[in-house]
Amino acid sequence: MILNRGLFITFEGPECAGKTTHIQLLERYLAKQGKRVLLTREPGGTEIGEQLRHIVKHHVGGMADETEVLLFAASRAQHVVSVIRPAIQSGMVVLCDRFMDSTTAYQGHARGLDMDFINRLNRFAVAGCVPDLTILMDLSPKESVRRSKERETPLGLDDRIESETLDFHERVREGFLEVMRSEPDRVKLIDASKSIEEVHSAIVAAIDAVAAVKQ
Ligand code: T5A
Repeated sequence: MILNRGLFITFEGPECAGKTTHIQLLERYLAKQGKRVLLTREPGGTEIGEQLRHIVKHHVGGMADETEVLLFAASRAQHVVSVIRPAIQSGMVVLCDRFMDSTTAYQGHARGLDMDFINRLNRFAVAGCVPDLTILMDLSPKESVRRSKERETPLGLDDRIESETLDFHERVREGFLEVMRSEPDRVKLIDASKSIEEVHSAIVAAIDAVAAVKQ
């Protein structure tokens, strides 16, 4: 693959779909080809974003859905301005673990907040910085739960959103599939239930196809 300009690739999908695993594998694949790669995540990616990440994931004592969606948008706005846009402009390949489609799926489809508002908020926060490619890693909520139980929670803290009901996570999955159906050119579906090797090959093929068009 030859890339002459920056590229913005996001990874989306339910909990434990393997986004982190595959972003790291892809980083190695791209680095071996001499690409300058930035690996980042949402919520997070900046000092402000990491503080907001702790609040949205681990706050105890209730949080209004309206507050939650604004915290994710605030993290994103800072991330775009201070990290993502400058990296793309400098020619880097940016690999971002979750981005605006998570807000559509979780706060829009699963929480049921007004979708027109979510779309406007996403547009405001990304300010034109739309991904060149989104890898949607699809996994059933039952398999997500199985994988989640197999690993330990890193900080030993409860995760507010991960511990939502199975119904909630079914709506999240459907929300992502809806995004994919409405933007098939940008969003590529990957079956995340397959082996790590098979998933990695499918991701590389999707990225090579987009890179060939964008160069
Ligand atoms: N959120 C986020 C919103 O509600 N709105 C928003 O706008 C945004 C941006 C973020 C939370 O915030 C929510 C969504 C989330 O609830 P997070 O910790 O970043 O929290 O959550 P996740 O992105 O879901 O991160 P996870 O670490 O839980 O999942 P990953 O990164 O998808 O999965 P990964 O790679 O860590 O793998 C999980 C486990 O599965 C195994 C791995 O080894 C690991 O143990 N695994 C496989 N096992 C079998 N076969 C495979 N193919 C496997 N691939 C990985």
